[in-house]
Amino acid sequence: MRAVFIKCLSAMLTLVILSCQNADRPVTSPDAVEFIQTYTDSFIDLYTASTEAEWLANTRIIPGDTTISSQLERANNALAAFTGDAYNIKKTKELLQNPTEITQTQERILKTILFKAGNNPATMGEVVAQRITAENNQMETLYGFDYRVDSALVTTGEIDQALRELTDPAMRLKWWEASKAVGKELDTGLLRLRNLRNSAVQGLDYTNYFQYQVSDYGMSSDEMMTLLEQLISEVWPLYRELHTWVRYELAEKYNAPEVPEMIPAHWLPNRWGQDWSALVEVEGINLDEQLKKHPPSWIIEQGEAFYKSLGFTALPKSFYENSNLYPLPTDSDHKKNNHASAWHMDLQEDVRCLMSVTSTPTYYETVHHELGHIYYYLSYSNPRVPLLLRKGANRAFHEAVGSLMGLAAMQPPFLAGRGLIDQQDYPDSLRQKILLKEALNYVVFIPFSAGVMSHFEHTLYNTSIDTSTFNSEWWNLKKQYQGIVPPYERGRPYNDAATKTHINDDAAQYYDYALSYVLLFQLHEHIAQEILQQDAHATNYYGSKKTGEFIRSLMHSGANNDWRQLLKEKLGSELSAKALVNYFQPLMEYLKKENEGRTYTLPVRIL
Ligand code: X8Z
Ligand code: ZN
Repeated sequence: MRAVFIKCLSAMLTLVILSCQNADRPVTSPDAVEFIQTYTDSFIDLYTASTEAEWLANTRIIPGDTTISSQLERANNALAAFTGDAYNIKKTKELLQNPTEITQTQERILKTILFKAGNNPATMGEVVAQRITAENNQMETLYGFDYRVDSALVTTGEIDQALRELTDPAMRLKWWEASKAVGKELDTGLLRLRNLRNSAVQGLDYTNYFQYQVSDYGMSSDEMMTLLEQLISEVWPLYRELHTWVRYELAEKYNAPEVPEMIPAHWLPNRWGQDWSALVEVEGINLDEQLKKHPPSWIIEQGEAFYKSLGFTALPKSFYENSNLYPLPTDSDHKKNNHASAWHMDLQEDVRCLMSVTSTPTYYETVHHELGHIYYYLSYSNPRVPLLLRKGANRAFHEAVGSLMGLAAMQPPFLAGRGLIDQQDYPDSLRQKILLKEALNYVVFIPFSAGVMSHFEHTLYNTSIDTSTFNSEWWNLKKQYQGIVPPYERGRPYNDAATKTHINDDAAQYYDYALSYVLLFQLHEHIAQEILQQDAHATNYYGSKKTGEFIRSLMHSGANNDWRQLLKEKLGSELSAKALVNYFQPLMEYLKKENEGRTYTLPVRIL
């Protein structure tokens, strides 16, 4: 930051002359031009060094080894010191005070600079340094953890498979418990992180870390929570039907003596109960079997081929050279972050994925999701988008694109076109099943993301709850929003919330995914109706250049736009769950029939 300061002094001299020449009506403040340029030059080097260090630390986790983690701390502290530098903050605020003298793009860049400063203000230097260390420790504990079943080491992929396939509740419980064991280790780390995250952002007058993250949308915490409640209430009638259907279905499947009022967490085919779609098999669409015939690399090739068919370029060679795509063997001398992510290393062409791809339907969808991030990065890495605006129109947009492609790549006409299933014609009974399977993914996710996750984090960062109540808070929310209960009373020392990766390393941002699911149905409805003229339940995007152009037109300006305006322009509507609700409307009748005579245990209205 000292370098920025010196460079700025000399630049200011030049600019005083320039502004005099333009004194009557400066189109843009030369001061802003120079400041932004100088800031960007230093930022990009520090950002790249930090991302490289993060990459290494996430792909080579050796518990106890400090070489990589010290390097990471140094790089992250240097980036934090620069972004939170007092001069940079003062200068940015000064420039923002005269909005008529800066362009809209400059205003957006300056706001981005200020947002970055918010997490690392120099005035909170010591707290920021402690937070960086605590974040690295938490990451190492989470991803360095040895998961065990009957004392044998297992991978998280194996846990996921067991929860999808096992039918004996006692066995399921064993695997579910194995997946939750890591929570206990993350308990005090999460408390410490909550305090440090809050203290750091308070240095720049944010109320707490939750509010800080939400402010990225130009919204207050209350506005965000109200929007989330609205989404939940819109899907609630359908969710209530799904919940009832699943209780009865699973009680029969597991030979339970009675149908439980709430769903025991270990009955569900997902560690956190966020996606129940594996419960339904659709005859003739056995993607599971199809995918098993191919190596995991084939799924990535399929994903890339889909994007290319829409007119996107091939992935850069460096993507394949530098990405980390497959699970490590259990006897590897190191571990890696086992949650999928996409990386923009230099805000240019160096894009990478960190995944643990296996030949399963879940990963088929995840690959499309991650490639969505990658193609978003590549789309806005063009000279028209300043480096500091190379991000999504908002964070939910970034999540929506790949999830949209994941949905499109699962629709029967698409699968048939790719030779993954035989039939082209589906009787009504099959269509209902397909829709049911989709709802168990996309509808079920809303009460989890907008309800449980966002409320847990809202409470975590807005109150002083501590380790003694983390778990009771988590399970109260699970019951209220999802109608899911733990297999037995689970108070402290368990910390089941912390087993969800985002709680630790993507904090206070999970509503991004809730909003992205809503947005993706809006985008899908538009593509189906306006571009493809196909039934939204049975589309085939493959090869549609127009669809590609539409998606690119959302992405190519990065964050150099107003996301609300962009939405209005592209879809003619605001963010709303209407498209999602419309899509699943035909299922209501089917489920009501299926549930006839059954006891509903969720309230008619959630609020
Ligand atoms: O975390 C992710 C992506 C990485 S950006 C795989 N997702 C959420 C999750 O796994 O909990 C995608 C949808 C929800
Ligand atoms: Zn994502």
